[in-house]
Amino acid sequence: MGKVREYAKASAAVLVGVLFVVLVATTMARAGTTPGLLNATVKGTAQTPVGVLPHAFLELASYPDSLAAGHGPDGGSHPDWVSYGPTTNLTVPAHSLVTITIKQYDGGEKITNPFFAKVRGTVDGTMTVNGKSATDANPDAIGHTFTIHALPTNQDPLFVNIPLPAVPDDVPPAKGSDYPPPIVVTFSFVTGGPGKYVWNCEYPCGDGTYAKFGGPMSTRGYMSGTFTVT
Ligand SMILES: [Cu+2]
Repeated sequence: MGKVREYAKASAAVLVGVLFVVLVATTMARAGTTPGLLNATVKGTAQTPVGVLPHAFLELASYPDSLAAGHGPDGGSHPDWVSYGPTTNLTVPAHSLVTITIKQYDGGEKITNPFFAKVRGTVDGTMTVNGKSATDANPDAIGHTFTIHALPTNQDPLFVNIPLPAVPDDVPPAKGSDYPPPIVVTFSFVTGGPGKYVWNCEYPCGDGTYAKFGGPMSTRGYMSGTFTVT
């Protein structure tokens, strides 16, 4: 009799342990994977409207799924979610010229708010798209946006908006790749003093909930992240 009770007790303990693991796993899945930090690389200096500053570089990509975006080889907990990569937590130096290159592999459609189809906050109000200068992207064919926002604090303001043109649907995958050749977007802006900012995509590319602002749009690590100026 005693043995049966011992066994029941042990089983209950195991069950509680299993439930705990399941609970933690699902909570973590909901919070999203938070991959590591990507630090900008400083290479020399550059002439800017506010004088000669250190020149820092960052490289990102936007993908139609999570397989190549730094969520693990199997794409992590949501392999089918659109995602930026290799991480969405970025660090750049203060009082510097920052040049970011984004390889855009995803399709897209009409953006809900055409305000975000215009380039904003870059050195001369432009970006380059496959090497050509542009001040906006076609609001009917936006893949994603890269939009840095300042939190309402007393740190230096920082607002940058880059509309990423959509890769047309009829472009076949590149040779040896699951993705079409990317649209390469480059832009530069000047940072002020140290501060903690956030960035996100303003093109509703998420799942059906919250007018397509659900799923990857509302989970940190896919279409949003931190932008730290140090
Ligand atoms: Cu997006």
